[in-house]
Amino acid sequence: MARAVSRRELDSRIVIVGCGIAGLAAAQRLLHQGFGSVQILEASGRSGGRIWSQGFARGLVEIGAQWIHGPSKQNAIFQLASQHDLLDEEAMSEENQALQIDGHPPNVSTYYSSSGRRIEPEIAAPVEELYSALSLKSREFFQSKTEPVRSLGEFLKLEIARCAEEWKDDEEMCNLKLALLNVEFKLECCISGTDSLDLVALQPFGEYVLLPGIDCVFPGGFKSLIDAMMKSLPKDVVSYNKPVKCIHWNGSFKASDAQEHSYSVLVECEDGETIPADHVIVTVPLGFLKEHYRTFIRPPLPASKINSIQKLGFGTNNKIFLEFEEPFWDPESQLIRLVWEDESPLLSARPDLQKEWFRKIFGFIVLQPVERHGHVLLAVLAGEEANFMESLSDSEVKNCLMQVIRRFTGNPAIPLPKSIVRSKWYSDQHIRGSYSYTAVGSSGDDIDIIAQPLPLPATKAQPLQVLFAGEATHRTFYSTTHGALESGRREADRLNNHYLPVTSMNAKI
Ligand code: 6YU
Repeated sequence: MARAVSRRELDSRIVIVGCGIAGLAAAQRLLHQGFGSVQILEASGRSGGRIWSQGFARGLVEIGAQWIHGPSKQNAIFQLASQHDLLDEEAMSEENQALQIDGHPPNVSTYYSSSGRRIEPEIAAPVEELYSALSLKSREFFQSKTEPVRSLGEFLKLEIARCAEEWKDDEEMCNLKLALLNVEFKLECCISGTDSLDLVALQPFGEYVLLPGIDCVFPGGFKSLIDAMMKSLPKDVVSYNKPVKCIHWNGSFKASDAQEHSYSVLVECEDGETIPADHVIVTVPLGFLKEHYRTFIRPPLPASKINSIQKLGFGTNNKIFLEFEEPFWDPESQLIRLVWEDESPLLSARPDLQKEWFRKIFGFIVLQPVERHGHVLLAVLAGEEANFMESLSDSEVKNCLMQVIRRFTGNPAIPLPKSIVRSKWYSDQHIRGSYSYTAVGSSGDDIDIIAQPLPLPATKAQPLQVLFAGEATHRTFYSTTHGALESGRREADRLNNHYLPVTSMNAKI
């Protein structure tokens, strides 16, 4: 179909800030639509952003995004990965795509407790089921438009206290059940990328859409998708190690080659270079925006956008990979959960960060299959403890985790791991955390406000200048790679539609 956008408009100069999956998706879509001048500026030395597969042990590990959450037809990452034939047979099966798992994949879990004993599945499984039921219940407030309390944490604690009153067990068993529930809280903190569930707003929690399909991974690493996307783009489209300092908009800037045309936006890089542009698509993480919104965009962002940037949550979820010579765990175990017997979600005391940061680790994920990875365990932890962990050395982290493993398994002879690698997302000055969540006081409206382009309000008469994409701009898939991918395409389409004459837009409808 012949497109109705004129040659002049297709020559518009478009700069994309950030080469994560949102930036790549925007570039791919714009070039496909016929826009000829697209440049991506990336602060780091690689593409992918929070998608980062690294060589470790026998294979690759994911420092950032790991799973396709809900791999099914509605998932844009799944679609793209399928087109490039990057997934294995199991992930592609219709059966896998149809299963609704409500965000908590079924794993074969082994439970170890802080007194060095195993907890029987007969005790642990009903507690897991209770938590899943409460978690689903907490999503219902989005539909009802009323909320009994403000945070997810408060709601879950009230429900747990109510259930606990009806337990007929002795005190020791009740405490064990509460300790098991506390593991679920820590896991939920990792899923939401938050320090505490008390920070997560209850009402919007259910607006995040859970897609069907059992979460799957990329056999060749998540980077295989980034590589495939990069191959589809012109070779020199990305400028690496090119951090942007400030985006000046609402101006009238001339290019240094003294062209007739004047540009409304000027991108100022940290190295002093200035790049005039007709449009800029900003895909930097919310963590970066929170820290730099005052100086990153001039004239300053409208108050509504600043308010939403401040209110929306952005926390840390960090990973620690340990490679062992031999496994000490059961071969069939997919998840080893660590149960601190003195903990309960109903107790508010926080452990001393320096002495007990490792208590925030909910357990270890066993990387499978062993032929692809070797004997590798992945510990995950969120929040302040995850930030603190970044300040420690590799050997401090390794030693702490070994003390925990030896104590919980009751086996002081387990040898130290051969190697360690871990993420430090909070220290990355261009990321500053892991992903967004709707914090208490915020809602999906804040996500939409952050996504609004400048100038506000956008009209056909006023050309779009600065557009916003990235995971934190997707109202129902925030915090995910599929949300980020869709947001990049959305902003490319916004630009394209902006240029379409009204008559051809009507024809499209
Ligand atoms: C997913 C998963 N996953 C684990 C961990 C992390 C994340 N996610 P990018 O940051 O990629 O790109 C921006 C670029 O901009 C970047 O390269 C910067 O360097 C650059 N930049 C910044 N400033 C700049 C400047 N000034 N100038 C130039 N460049 C600049 N997602 O689908 N599956 O398993 C996980 C996980 C540890 C850190 C994840 C996962 C999140 C994704 O990684 C992330 O959303 C996208 O990659 C972001 O892409 P982007 O392009 O927007 O930004 C009910 C309910 C609750 C809701 N939550 C549900 C949970 C779902 C999340 N689960 C996550 C779990 C894991 C393990």
